[in-house]
Amino acid sequence: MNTKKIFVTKPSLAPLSEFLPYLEKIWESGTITNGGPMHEDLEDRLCDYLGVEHISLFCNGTIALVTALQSLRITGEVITTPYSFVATAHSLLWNGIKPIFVDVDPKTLNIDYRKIEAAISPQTTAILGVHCYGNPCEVKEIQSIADVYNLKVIYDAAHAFNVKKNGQSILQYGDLSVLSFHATKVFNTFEGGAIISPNKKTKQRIDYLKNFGFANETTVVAPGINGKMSEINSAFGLLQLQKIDALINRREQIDKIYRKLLKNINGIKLFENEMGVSGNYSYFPILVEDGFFRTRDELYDHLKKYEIFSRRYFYPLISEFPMYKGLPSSAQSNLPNATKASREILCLPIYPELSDDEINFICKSIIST
Ligand code: T4K
Repeated sequence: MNTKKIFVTKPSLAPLSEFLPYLEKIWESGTITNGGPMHEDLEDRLCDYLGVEHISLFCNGTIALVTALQSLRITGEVITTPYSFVATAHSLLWNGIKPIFVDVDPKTLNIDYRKIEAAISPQTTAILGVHCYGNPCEVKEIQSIADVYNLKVIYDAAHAFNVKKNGQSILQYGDLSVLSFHATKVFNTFEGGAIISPNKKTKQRIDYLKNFGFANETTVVAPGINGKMSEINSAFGLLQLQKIDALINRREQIDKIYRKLLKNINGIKLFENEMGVSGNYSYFPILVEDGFFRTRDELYDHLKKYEIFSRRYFYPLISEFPMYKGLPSSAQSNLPNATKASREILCLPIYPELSDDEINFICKSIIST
């Protein structure tokens, strides 16, 4: 019997002794926020690491999403997915935008590009896709639709840190991509987030917006917010970035072990890793289908008895929350694939410190009676 609680994820923390020199530097400099040296350094290093040109750091992914939409002056209706963390759609409401939910592709659980066109109206201004679990959306197909209808494309890339497709960063697609560096993410700064911009001008506007709209000491260009990342968060990011390759490698090993142990279990469906995609193994989702001897919720409760705390990301669907469920696009009949996935999904624990023994224990517990 396992004695230690196993959560769905656990933040990777470099040894405290390695963090202390960063803190000393902050104390010496006296700059603790507002674009200090650590913040600037982290922006540069992340650009290099991720293979992108322009990045703006934020205090969290949600404020980054809200600001990304504001920076592109998105209004009216935006086409998005109901199968995500609630922050995706909340960022639309914060901008006074109406979400239009489109069903997902059951193979990827990302927005089904084939269903986007039917949801476009004269009020549509943008598509907000989510690279769910770090699996890339069909970015080329989505861009082709956006080009025809003159729509902006924003990606909620909260799960997609360092994901590449055919050697190219997935974060370069669309008009903007938004990352989350929350404690539960592959790369974390305790709390944090970022926007990837295609050019300097867009980055500059975003940088104004995250600092109340200040362009200089006396000029405010827009009703911006306080979305800045502090020096402590930036410092932690710098430290984490040195470790990130090893952390992602360990996640890949865990993914492999799960696949070996869970293949051929009746009713447990795994998702294929897509060809040409170098992923980050941020989640390990399984579907608990009819053929399994327990329902998804029974399995979720069963695992809790063994102190294994899996999560039902994403259940309920965003479209089922009270502020969204009255929308015509929230009707279950419009979202059959998302609804089914949301009833069957279970995300198993995955984080670098998870031991091989613990993975074995989780897999044995899944099938134990
Ligand atoms: N878009 C998408 C697609 C997202 O998934 C998210 C966030 C966002 C946008 C918004 O980005 P941020 O504004 O958060 O940067 C978690 C996270 O809070 C959230 O960041 C994340 N997505 C979402 C998928 O999951 P909860 O409520 O499930 O987290 P919580 O606190 O229950 O943590 C899960 C487990 O992790 C815990 O059971 C234990 C472990 N844990 C957690 C924390 C915070 C730790 O061991 N240590 C910790 O400090 O939402």
